[in-house]
Amino acid sequence: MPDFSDTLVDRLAGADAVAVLTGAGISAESGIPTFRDPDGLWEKFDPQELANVEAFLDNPELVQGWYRHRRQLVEEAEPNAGHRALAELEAHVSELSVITQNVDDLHNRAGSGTVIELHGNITRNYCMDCDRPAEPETVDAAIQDGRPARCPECDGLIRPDVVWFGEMLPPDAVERADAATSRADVFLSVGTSAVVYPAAQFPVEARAGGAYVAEINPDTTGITDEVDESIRAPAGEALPALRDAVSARTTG
Ligand code: BV8
Ligand code: ZN
Repeated sequence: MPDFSDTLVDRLAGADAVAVLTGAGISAESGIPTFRDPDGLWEKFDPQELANVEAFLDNPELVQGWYRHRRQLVEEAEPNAGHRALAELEAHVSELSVITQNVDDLHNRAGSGTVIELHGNITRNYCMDCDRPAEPETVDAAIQDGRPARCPECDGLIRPDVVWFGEMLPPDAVERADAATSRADVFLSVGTSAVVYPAAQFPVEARAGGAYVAEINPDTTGITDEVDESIRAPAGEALPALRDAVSARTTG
């Protein structure tokens, strides 16, 4: 049974607003490899070497192929107990915002009502030149023919709708994440190593704003020393246990 305090349960049960930052760790139990754990993504490639515009322009077919591979993993994956517990926790708190670094669409598929996608969504593609959305089938057909996927309208290169290293995060997502963070009475940081910025800033800002901040991660992270409580457990165990404890407290 994951170990968390009564304080956390009380604060969650009494919260007007809760914000939750999630990272690749919450999707690990859905079989989607994280970035920096030993069995990381597509073993032979370092995400930071492929998740940037230079790598893409240098070898569009390789990067489009890597994202197609990851999109297929995501399509075959299912939301796990951690994703579902977050969606169910909404019934027991006044407001719950999920601020995710993940691009795997699993919070949406688990039924969370407010999902703020800081780094985009791998199930969406668009043309780099004319911004038109592109169908995944257009990418799949090109990759199978051994050529880079190009826009049927203007012949521009098609890219995944994700934020690459060195790229700005979508301003509206950052604005919504800032607002959710400043409103939060409780902030949970779940399944993230907290090394990527500006996402890793949110739990720190929440604490500075007076929120009670708890981290759920089997390991220590870049912000372990800066949170009120660390729950050393997998998200798929800790979040359902927290949901049950809050539900027992709120339905009395
Ligand atoms: C920007 C989308 C500037 C693509 C991603 C030096 C110092 C500080 C910052 C920088 C620096 N040099 C460069 C920067 C900025 C850079 C950055 O932060 N780099 C880091 C690596 C040092 N940031 C950027 O470039 C950002 N943009 O700053 O723009 C700018 C400003 C103005 C104008 C123009 C530009 C853009 C960052 C977004 C990059 N895109 N993803 C894709 O997915 O392919 S980031 C990528 O890493 C994913 O989104 C991922 O979510 C994210 C963070 O990783 P985590 O989610 O934390 O995953 P990780 O594997 O690291 O950790 C998993 C954790 O889960 C572990 O702790 C593990 O213990 C735990 N876990 C495992 N199992 C479980 C579990 N937890 C719970 N339950 C389990 N079962
Ligand atoms: Zn185009």
